[in-house]
Amino acid sequence: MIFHVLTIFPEFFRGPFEHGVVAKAAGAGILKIHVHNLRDWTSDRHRTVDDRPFGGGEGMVLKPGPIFDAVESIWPQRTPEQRVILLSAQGPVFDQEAARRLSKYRELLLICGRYEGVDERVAEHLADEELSIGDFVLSGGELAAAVVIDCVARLLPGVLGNEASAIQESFSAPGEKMLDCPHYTRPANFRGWKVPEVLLNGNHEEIRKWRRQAAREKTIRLRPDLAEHLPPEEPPKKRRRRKVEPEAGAPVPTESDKKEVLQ
Ligand code: 9D3
Repeated sequence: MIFHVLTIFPEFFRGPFEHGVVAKAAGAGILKIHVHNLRDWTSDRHRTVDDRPFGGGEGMVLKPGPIFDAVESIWPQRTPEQRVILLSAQGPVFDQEAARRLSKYRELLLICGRYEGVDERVAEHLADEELSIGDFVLSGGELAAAVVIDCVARLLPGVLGNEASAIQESFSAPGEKMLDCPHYTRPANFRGWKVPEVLLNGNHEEIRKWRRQAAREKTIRLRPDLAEHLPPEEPPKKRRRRKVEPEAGAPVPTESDKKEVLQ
């Protein structure tokens, strides 16, 4: 896949893509990243990319001219396999599902907004879609573009050494949003905090069940907003019916008794 980034801060992108998964994938020829300086499509002495907002108000707005010229010179003949994305605080929020969808294109061109905003004709008549990375205010689209590229790049075939890990983790199953289960490594006892016994006993069926349940509980505790999208709980193992009913007055296990076993 080819990523194009259009920005007034091309130097910003030297750092993020020189490390980790994206750098490896670029080295392996799985992806290419071209960073374009928006000022290359200006023709005045000051290389002006912005202007004052019509109607008045604070701040400056990115002019449409250089942005249209840049996109039309990078892709003189756009095809349906090429997607222009405007990164702006106004777009729908980028998520793992959007990343999976974008990973199917041959080329993406990410336009980074700055200042108070981008002339609306870019969103209306040039970009195929507008995306935000969350409900918080950034000073520009550059960090957002880096986030989108990192997220899409690691979904490309051949990028991860272990393809299974991309399928397993949080947010990966379509429509099934559950956090990852807790992970532990040595030592088994760190400052008195012990690793759950079930992970040490080598019973892989028990471990699988524990992880699924622990992931469910962690999701409900830390991300209650995702709780309604959880996959169905594993049915508990069928127990043989007891011959003798418990004595009257015997304690009934509470929710926290059940939890204790899992911690
Ligand atoms: C001060 C102006 N803002 C009103 C609250 C509007 C505004 C304009 C430009 C807010 C942010 C920006 C710059 N941000 C982006 O270009 C941006 C962004 C973001 O701010 N949050 C989340 N995702 C993104 S993607 C691009």
